Amino acid sequence: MGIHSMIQVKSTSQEHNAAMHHAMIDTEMAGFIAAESKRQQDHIELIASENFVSRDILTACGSILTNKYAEGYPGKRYYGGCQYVDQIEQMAIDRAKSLFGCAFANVQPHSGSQANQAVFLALLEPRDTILGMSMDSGGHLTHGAKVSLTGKWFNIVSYGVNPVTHRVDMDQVRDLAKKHRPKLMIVGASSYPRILNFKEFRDIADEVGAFLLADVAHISGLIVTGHHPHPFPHAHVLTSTTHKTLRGPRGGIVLTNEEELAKKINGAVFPGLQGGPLMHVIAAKGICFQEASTPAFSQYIGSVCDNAAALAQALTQHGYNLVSGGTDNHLLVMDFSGLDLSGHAAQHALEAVGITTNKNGVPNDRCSYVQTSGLRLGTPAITTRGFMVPDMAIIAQCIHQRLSNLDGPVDVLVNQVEQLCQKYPLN
Ligand code: DSN
Repeated sequence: MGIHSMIQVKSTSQEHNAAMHHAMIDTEMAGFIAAESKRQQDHIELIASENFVSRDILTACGSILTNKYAEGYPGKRYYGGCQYVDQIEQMAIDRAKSLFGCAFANVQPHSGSQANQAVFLALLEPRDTILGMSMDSGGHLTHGAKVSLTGKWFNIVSYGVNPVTHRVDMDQVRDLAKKHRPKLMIVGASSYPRILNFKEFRDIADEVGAFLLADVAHISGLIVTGHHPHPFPHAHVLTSTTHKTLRGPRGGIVLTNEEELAKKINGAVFPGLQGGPLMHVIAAKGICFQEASTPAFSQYIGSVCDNAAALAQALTQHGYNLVSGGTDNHLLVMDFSGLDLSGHAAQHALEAVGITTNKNGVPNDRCSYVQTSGLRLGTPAITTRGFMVPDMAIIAQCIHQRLSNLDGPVDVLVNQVEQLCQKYPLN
């Protein structure tokens, strides 16, 4: 059986498992889903925020729960027929509290952005001051980017990283906090490869009377398995997505230990920002929290970090600069500053050989957000497939071959990437 026919068989089986329990009548849409399924099977997925969910989670996401409206909270709904979804949501809440070791969980936010917006609505008034990390240092859109609601409706002050070490500049954070007296400080990032010091942030927040929000969307899987320090008891509020290192369905959560804040957060999520919660996704979140509490998951996150460290080391050996010189977590950012290469060009060149990444700003980036001088890589998805440390040298070699010859032929590399993927089929 040749390479292509083998891939065909595996893709067909994945399509069946993932989406084709029922042969779809809408064959046009089914065709797109099948094509995406094959892309996921045949490509090396290095987008740091993506992952592959379990079949239980996929089943819950595609279940009849999508039919049910349940505005409100367990036991206090605005619709009838909620006896089963009440139990589902309560179980998801209880599992989230147990996993993160906290007193309160809201599992309804549709995304990480909406989880953050709920915190803003609960704790702030329009034009209040937020101190968050700038995007080129690794912060998220919702931490104050001008184009986001946060940037438009609040007074934003941004901190960055030390220009040499690329670590959060805590002196700058303290100086800015004292000068601007924010009502809310945000610690958390989308492309920061190092450990965050929640206690130091809380000390500064206490000095200026600010709330501290830990947005741990990227590192929540590391936190619940002890591979990164825990935001509690330092953060007043924690937000996260459930689909990155936590390996659940797409969605958000808000957690706290403070009763007064809990009430405000519940009111902010519903009816403040959202109507009907997505009960199929909430069931899948509950499954995710259970899976993430197992020893197997802890071992998986250990391998995610080992793979990231190995990939960072291999790329460094090929001569590439990395933001902060390496990684302590699941992601790394290649820094092309000073080279005749943009993140945009690198992303597209790698995509042509089946390696999926995303362009990313680097600290004090001179390029626009469209071009960027960096490329973010992460290992959560490939580790779920089973990729191991020795494979990281092969991936780094493929990346180097492609980036050092952008106009070169792609066939040999495409073949190599496909063969590597076949070694670790998605199921
Ligand atoms: N889009 C997410 C990421 O890729 O990190 C952040 O929202």
